[in-house]
Amino acid sequence: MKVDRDRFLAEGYLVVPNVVPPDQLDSVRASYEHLVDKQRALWAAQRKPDDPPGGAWETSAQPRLGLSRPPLVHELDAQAVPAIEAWLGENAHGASSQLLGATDSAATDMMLMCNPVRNHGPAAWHRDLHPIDTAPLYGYIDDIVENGPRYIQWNIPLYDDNVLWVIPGSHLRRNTEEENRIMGANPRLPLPGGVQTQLKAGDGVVYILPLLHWGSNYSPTMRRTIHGGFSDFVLYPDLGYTRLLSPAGQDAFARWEARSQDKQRHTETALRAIIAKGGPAYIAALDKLHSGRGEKGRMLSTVFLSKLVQVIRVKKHPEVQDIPVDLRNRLGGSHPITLNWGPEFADRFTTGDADTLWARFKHLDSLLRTEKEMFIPGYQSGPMIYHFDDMPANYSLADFITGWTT
Ligand SMILES: O=C(O)CCC(=O)C(=O)O
Ligand SMILES: [Fe+2]
Repeated sequence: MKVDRDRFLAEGYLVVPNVVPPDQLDSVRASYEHLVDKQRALWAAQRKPDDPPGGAWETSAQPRLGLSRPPLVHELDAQAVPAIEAWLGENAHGASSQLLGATDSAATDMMLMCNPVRNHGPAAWHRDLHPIDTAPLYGYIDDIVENGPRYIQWNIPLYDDNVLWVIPGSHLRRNTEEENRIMGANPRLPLPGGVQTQLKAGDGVVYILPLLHWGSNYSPTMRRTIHGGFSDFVLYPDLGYTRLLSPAGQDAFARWEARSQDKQRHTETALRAIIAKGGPAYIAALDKLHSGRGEKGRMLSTVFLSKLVQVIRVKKHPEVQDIPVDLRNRLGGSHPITLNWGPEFADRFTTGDADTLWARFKHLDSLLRTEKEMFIPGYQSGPMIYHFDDMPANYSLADFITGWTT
């Protein structure tokens, strides 16, 4: 199937029919329901003293399964195979590769969003973006305009679903004043220009991350919606379950894991080039990390790396005081689509390397910071001392490199 990439890039989202083909829908539903049962048992066992018996299943507005993460990843069995292989079909994996302009994009976090047991009403409009540990909005936008997105995200409902609203085109611009005014007063109301997606079971909506979107109503109506994305940048905590998959499925995850290892190596090479004051070597490593991207793409990656350097720094110097708590908390996890390979990645470097890297990145970090705490609604970051929207003005990759080679 050919998907309309031009429309996707312009509007920031696209509805794709039959992502789960009709003849597979029953088996995919049954497989996910099996995983819901497993996850519910885990939640019941993990509940806190004040929680109801079902734990998160009963308290969450959007109970969510994470298939690729512990603890559920350790429980995947033969009955989970259709749930995983739903990610591998032509209209999921194949369409994602087309939309990313990639030959073989990889499934990232595989999740399932479920309905809550009682009414929770609307969530808040947001962009799936937390600039505090990633990059300002325009870092993403400039890179997307230059070379397309690095990551795309799907909702693939297994039952008809109209929960998600989107604002077409908002992935390429900052919030309007009107949006800020409305979200500032109450982010749980419809926004002007919002479009409600109307998805039939098995259809999918795929969207580009900075898009403003809204989980408009978390009601007890049956909801089982596959959620997650595709990217060249993935990190798999455990691939033990892949032995259960079809040969083609096993092969896909093996290719994606090999590429993940390559990307981690190129990331390490990029940082080592900076330590060695090798400007051309740094650019060469970035080009291996994301071949075909230009100046904007390199700049975005450099900002991502400034956060990875903080991950390394915190690992080597847990006592550092100059990292805001919100940033520090975020850095504790991994986020491969923005080159955060997790705290273990720091083990590739010495404490001396960490200090040198921080010396090289400190100026860029200061340019990403604001003078005083600020807040813009519609992000996954609270008030912070980093820019939400704007990249450093009049600052190029050459300036970054000159900053540590001279
Ligand atoms: O429920 C949905 O469809 C949207 C979910 C969402 O936007 C989120 O959890 O970030
Ligand atoms: Fe979201």
